[in-house]
Amino acid sequence: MTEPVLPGFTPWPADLAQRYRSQNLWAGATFGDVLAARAAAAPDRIAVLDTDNRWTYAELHHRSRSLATGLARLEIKQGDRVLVQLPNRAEFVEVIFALFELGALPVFCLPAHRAAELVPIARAAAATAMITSATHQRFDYAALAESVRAEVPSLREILLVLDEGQKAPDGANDIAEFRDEPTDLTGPKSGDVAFLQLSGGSTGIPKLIARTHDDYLYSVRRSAEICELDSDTVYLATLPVAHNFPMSSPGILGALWVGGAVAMTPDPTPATAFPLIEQFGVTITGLVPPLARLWTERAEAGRTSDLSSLRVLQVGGARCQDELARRIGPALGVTLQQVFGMAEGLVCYTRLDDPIDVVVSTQGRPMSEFDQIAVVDDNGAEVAPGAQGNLITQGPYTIRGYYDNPEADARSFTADGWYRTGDIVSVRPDGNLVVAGRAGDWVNRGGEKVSAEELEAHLLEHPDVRDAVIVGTPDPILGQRICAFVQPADPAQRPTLTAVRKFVRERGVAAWKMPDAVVVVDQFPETGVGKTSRKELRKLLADGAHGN
Ligand code: AMP
Ligand code: DBH
Repeated sequence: MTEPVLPGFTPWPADLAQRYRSQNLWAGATFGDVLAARAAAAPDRIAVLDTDNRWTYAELHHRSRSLATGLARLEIKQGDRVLVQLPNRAEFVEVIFALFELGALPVFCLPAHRAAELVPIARAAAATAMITSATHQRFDYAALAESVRAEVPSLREILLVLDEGQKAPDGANDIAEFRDEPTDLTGPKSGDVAFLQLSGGSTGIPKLIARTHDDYLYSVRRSAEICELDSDTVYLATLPVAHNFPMSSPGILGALWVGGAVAMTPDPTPATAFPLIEQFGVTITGLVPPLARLWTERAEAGRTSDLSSLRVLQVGGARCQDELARRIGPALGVTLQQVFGMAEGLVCYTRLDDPIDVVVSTQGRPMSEFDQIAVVDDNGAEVAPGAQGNLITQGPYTIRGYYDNPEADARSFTADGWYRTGDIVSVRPDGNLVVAGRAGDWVNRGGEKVSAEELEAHLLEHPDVRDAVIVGTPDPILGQRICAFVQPADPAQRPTLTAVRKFVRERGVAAWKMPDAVVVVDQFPETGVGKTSRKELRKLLADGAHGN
């Protein structure tokens, strides 16, 4: 078996890789193989549904092979990296399977990303192409793609998914013109990297996560088993589908693995999603806690759509408060499943037959018996059973290093290759994990992770800001809100919240990263060695400091 060769990819140690293969965890298939097999077995079953499309497995397979052939004509090649920034619509599935077929690597960007994120992502990936929609929710993604191309020399081609009546602007291609007669392409091997997922960068430089067909398919397969999917499953992609959770836990790939259907909702609000659940007969979907709260409240208030097809509602991405967790099942008539995962690998689930106390109060346990987890103190020593500490992990679908990023690896991986999740957890006697929060500096705003240092770097560019520290403050709805502690450059010019938000927005930063409060102070508290103490700043907030 040849090892993957993408430079910048950190493979598993040979002995572990050998074990994962011989135990058939890594089963030797690519995503293209899976789709081909499903299309052969059940060509007429529905694979993908959205408000405008209804594709069978045969159609999806044909479309993706056809687009792969067209992309090859554009000289997009095996191993090339291609930014994909699409909303939840059927074409997302066609595009990523076309890239899988070709062996080009989708780089999974979110619709909310803007130039401040996309440019460094495109540079770090040395992307050659970008596939996006022309517009979505009145935002001009084609123009955004052009602005990224202007900054990134490697980025050659822009391809657009267009709506009825739209035309590609000069310099961009309409993907409809690249749906060629399919030809047989060489394609990737199962040990090859399939795509690049994103993790936030603590220094503002995004971290790219390379996952192989073998390792990711194992996680998808195991997730589908745990979530009890079958060919009658209709999975609704409610969260932005490029995110690891709706992609793979078990997500759209899990639904396709079992020969079920993937449905797409263009937005996650009850007003849009509830009627689609009824229309498509959705059986399972996944939400972040703030959305779960919104859905629960809507259902408790009395609903209009029939949600009786919905059997499982997954909640993850951030801690789901017990109070909310208790309400979800009764309100929506579903089995709640908590999901604690990360794009780097490890995913924990509560099981569908777990006692209610486990489902409501824990974030579940690893999906695989081959996942190894340990809870360690800040010196790396294991804590006493049941005590809180830093979660570290290794296993058959957890990366051994970020893509081409030795500095991040030095921080995020132990010397023997375990991933430091950055999460503080405890493990209960029954094996279930309870997540207490992040050890690091991330603010988790309703499931959207914001790097404190990244945002600080933006604030520091403001002429009135001498120094800035971002901390999360507890929020009953979002989990956390973003509080900016700011030292003014001139005590007479105190930056206001409005000014700071406007400034950050104009720097091209995603809307979810806007500070919710600004607290102007003349000095930051310091730790023993003179570093700014975020912990003390959080205490200051708790003690009553408030912003404007
Ligand atoms: P990311 O690095 O963007 O893939 O986000 C993964 C992180 O999200 C985890 O390391 C946790 O900090 C957080 N997270 C995900 N799911 C949960 C959950 N169910 N409860 C608490 N935190 C979660
Ligand atoms: O937050 C996450 O990144 C996440 C949550 C649930 C994830 O990657 C996953 C499940 O796979």
